[in-house]
Amino acid sequence: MQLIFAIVQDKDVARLSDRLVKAGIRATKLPSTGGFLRAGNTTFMIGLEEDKVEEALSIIKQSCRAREQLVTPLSPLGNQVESYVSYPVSVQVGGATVFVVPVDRFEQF
Ligand code: 2BA
Repeated sequence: MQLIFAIVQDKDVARLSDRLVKAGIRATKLPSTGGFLRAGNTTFMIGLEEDKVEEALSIIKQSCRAREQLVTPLSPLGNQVESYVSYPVSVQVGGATVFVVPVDRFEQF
């Protein structure tokens, strides 16, 4: 068994959930927060057999889009330095950040 962790943007969650359900792939959604943008995103935990992994990855790939997001970098000295003006910069977020890890043991009681 394998476990997929997929971090996706909130805008892609409904589409991805629907497609996973249609494919008979079970998932758990966890609210999460990106360390860089400090904005909300969603982490899917998907436990599945080895032969379903590629199908799940393909669904994730088709369901999640890359988007530009504006972020204002923080001054290293905080907001007390008035002579330091920071401008928003654009970063590309997503489609999805995915980790696939082996599961040593799976039980349901
Ligand atoms: P965030 O950490 O909020 O990052 C959002 C986007 O900001 C990233 O998009 C990337 O384009 C940019 N970014 C992140 N760290 C950066 C840095 N140190 N310098 C410049 N730009 C930076 P994605 O790469 O698509 O990542 C989307 C979200 O996936 C991340 O949100 C984070 O929640 C998660 N993630 C990405 N890589 C990860 C990793 N290696 N481990 C755990 N979570 C990860």
